[in-house]
Amino acid sequence: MAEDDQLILLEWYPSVFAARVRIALAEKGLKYESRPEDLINKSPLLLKMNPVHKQIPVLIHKGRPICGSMVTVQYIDEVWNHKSPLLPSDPLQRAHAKFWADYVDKKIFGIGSSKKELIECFKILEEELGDKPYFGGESFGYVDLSLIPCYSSFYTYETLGKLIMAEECPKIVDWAHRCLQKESVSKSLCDQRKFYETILEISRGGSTWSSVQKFLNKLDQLHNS
Ligand SMILES: N[C@@H](CCC(=O)N[C@@H](CS)C(=O)NCC(=O)O)C(=O)O
Repeated sequence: MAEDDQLILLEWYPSVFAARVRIALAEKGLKYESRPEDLINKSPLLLKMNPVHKQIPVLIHKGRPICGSMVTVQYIDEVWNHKSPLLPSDPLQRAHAKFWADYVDKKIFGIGSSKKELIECFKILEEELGDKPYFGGESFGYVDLSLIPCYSSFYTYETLGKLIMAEECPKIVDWAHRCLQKESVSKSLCDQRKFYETILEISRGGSTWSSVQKFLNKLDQLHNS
């Protein structure tokens, strides 16, 4: 890759949002420099590149930032469109994929819900998946990529939230195992135990980050519902 085409990813390994960008880069076979961030002491580069939200992931391409995980995934798909298309080319199917990725953002990664509500959202996703191997059909795509990072939190859901995904949503678990057969996914996701230990560690330290605090509240809601 030419120097002016250099890619830098400001990220944090356990982040489900950073995992989305890692998967997209891997799907396209792109090399990049990973710069792990300390989210308690954010680097001047992160504050400069994402002054609005001050959050990771940020992809820096040719010195310019792209912020927001799914915005970044779409950017990657548009710029490197020679292989592994993530969004369909048909406008109607594209809109459909964006609708479901937005649903995933709001309902799965959004603010807390009771266990019943979260299971209902996963059930709706199971219905949308139907008998297809992937959300987009025969190949791994945009919606799969938006949702699969939640697999890292299944052990935490079970242990701290008393939500056993294999019992409640077996189709989602089967789909997740299918996605994990892809190296782009398995190498990009945070290990479930590591994710759990990180959450425990942060909660013991008294989380000051809104994103982790939201996740901890979500676990409380799961546990108490
Ligand atoms: N909607 C954003 C969410 C990004 C996000 O929540 N990032 C978290 C890490 S998982 C973060 O940087 N938290 C630090 C903070 O909020 O101060 C996306 O899709 O990229």
